[in-house]
Amino acid sequence: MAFNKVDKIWMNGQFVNWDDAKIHVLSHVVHYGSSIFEGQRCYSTPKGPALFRLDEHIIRLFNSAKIYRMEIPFTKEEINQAIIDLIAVNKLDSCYVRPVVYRGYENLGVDPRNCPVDVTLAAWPWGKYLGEEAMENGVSVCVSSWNRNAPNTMPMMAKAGANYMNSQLIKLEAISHGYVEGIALDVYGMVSEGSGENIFLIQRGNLITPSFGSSVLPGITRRTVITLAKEMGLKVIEEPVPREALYIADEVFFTGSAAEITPISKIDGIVIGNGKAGEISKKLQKAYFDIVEGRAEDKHGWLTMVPTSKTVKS
Ligand code: PPE
Repeated sequence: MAFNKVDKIWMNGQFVNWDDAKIHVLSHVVHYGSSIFEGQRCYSTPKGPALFRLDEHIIRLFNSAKIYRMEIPFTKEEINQAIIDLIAVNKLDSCYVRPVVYRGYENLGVDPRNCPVDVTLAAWPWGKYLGEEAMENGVSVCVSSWNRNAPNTMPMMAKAGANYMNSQLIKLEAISHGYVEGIALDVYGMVSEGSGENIFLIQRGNLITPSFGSSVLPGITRRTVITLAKEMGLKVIEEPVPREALYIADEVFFTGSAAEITPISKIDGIVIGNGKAGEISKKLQKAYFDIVEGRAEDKHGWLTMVPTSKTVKS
């Protein structure tokens, strides 16, 4: 499916037309995968567009940069403001936002120090990640034959473009076998995460998710769901999760900025719980959407409103 194009993309401090947002083919990132990125959503609320957990995403972007010794030539505040301006300038209401920081064009060779660190911010409308039906009916997924990267190979706490070569293997294998998504195990055989989502289990009323030792991305939706679950009085357990715990769980679901809270109906053909969105999954989904869509009070300060009346020079 083609992009839902909008007017402008922000590149290194300037708004450029969508079709002009280009980089040189000899940029470092093209050859060595040297990018880090974020993915976040802006939701339509009765008070206007609202970015969900903007600060958290930008903190993680800077953390990813730190791990890879990349110096981002803008402050967090400048990037936050540029994202707000980007949504306003494109007159977007609800959208997905993709900040990406990459080693640019100067020369080649693995040593990246001579190449500039470039920053691009893009936003466009993006529907339900794993399909419109998925939110209620759940998705049928498999456990991948590909493992998530081993510790001390590629740092999985960094959201680096290169990690998504592993994700692509997981996703392509799953699709070629007729599944919507794949769940990767870590190198020790414990559950890690989906190709683009964290994973949660409900077992006897407890919420369980793999701990950071299992090569998972520190997901912002993951953290959100943990907070919401605690508020509902659920016990939250972060621990290594054996594969078979997935099959016998009462409920299993994915979380992610793109995937939001997507229930899993079947894993490797085994029906999970009632084979649809489970009761607790539905309660968490409702709590999440009530906040992001402005129906419930934003008591954690998770939303950043985008002033729509603001005119931004392009
Ligand atoms: N694990 C992985 C591997 C991952 O890619 C994501 C987000 C998550 C966990 C959840 O993190 P968070 O979004 O902070 O809750 N995946 C992003 C990219 C998806 C894509 O296809 O591109 C996303 O959801 O934006």
